[in-house]
Amino acid sequence: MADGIEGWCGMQEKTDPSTLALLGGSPTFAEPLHVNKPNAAPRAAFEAYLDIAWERRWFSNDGPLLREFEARLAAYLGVAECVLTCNGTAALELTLRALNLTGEVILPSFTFISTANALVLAGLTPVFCDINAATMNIDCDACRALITEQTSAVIATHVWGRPCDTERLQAICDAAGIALLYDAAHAFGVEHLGRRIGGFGQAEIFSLHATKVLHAFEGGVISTNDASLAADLRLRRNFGFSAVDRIDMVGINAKMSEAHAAMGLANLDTLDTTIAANRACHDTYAEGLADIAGLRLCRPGPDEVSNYHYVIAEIDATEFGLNRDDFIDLLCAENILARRYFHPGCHRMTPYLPPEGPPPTLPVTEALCDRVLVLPAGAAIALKDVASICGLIRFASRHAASIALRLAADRKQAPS
Ligand code: T4K
Repeated sequence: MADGIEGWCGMQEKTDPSTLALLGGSPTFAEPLHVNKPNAAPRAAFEAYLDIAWERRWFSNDGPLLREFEARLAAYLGVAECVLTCNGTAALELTLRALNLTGEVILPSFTFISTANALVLAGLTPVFCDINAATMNIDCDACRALITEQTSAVIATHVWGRPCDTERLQAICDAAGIALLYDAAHAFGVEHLGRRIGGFGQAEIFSLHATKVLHAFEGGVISTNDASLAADLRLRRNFGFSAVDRIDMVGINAKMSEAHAAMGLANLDTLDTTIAANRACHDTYAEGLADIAGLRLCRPGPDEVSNYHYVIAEIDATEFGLNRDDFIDLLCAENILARRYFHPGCHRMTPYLPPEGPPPTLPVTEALCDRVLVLPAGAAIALKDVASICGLIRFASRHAASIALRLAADRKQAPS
């Protein structure tokens, strides 16, 4: 299998470690391959929706395309209401405010910084929780142990689109009488226990950023079965206006324009094709990276239907022979721009360090922050390029010991 992959994708030129770009050779790819180069519906499909807005001369403020997009999203997700906003971070903040939460909110530290930032922007105190090593999602027992009198909610992230343990989290939050929300930024199109992500907890918040499986250039969605929460959110995203000249609350401008809704609608029309392409990419990685010592590819669990949007690998430095950061440097030199998202964990990022003393210790989060990497993926990457990436990774794994020795020798020689 290993040699087959290398031969198939034309990797013969990497004959020994010195031909790696990091060690003086030429990069495998002339152009950079990004982790999430945006997918996009055919331009004509986007323009057809945009033309409608053009004809109407209605470009923002609760426009007809936005309403159509909200209705289509609610039908797709199987929920009563979807509220669109200008981005996912604003959607998170508005939801936290609309629920009148106070005090502390528990969240995983292994999430994008915006989950934590939204809490602080809404005047709440984030309490960082450790994760489960297998799913990389919030650990239910650790979460329960962090609940105090001050806790008003849990916000759990479906990291990489892998569903959280929704049943246990709901039971824990119900028992404590606190709210449960989900940051579902990665999870559009995912099914869990036979239901689409979007209907769990009091609300779920998606990002429609350009790098997401469904995108609107920029955007956010709050999906909920609570009609009064949705009504409140629609006021909050529009300065608090409930009618002309009537302000019922302090809101912000978090509206989505008709141009963004046009892109979202066009991409929703082609979502099945996008997810099928994501799956082909994932399967190609799974085949190409099978049985590499020290490299584990995250695959969907048995109870879920995945959107296959992120290709995540976990590196055991001892078994693989290279640590994660050296491995990323090696890939980047080949123009394979792998990333180490969430590193070093929100709880160790500057705004969240305690004023005195060390940050809390979250052993699983901290270990994964040193082991996880995100590989180039998505509908916009050619499968032959994925096969070449796999061939290169196999080559690196076979020569890991001598690469590590070369890197150590180079570092010794480098001026300090
Ligand atoms: N919660 C979670 C769990 C999230 O992951 C996010 C967002 C949010 C909440 C907040 O939702 P939003 O407020 O963003 O709607 C990106 C995105 O900016 C961010 O939306 C996303 N998560 C996060 C995980 O990733 P960066 O720092 O990776 O962006 P950047 O510019 O490095 O782009 C990522 C890759 O995509 C690069 O390799 C370049 C490539 N790229 C990017 C764009 C925008 C392109 O090829 N074309 C493009 O147009 O943050």
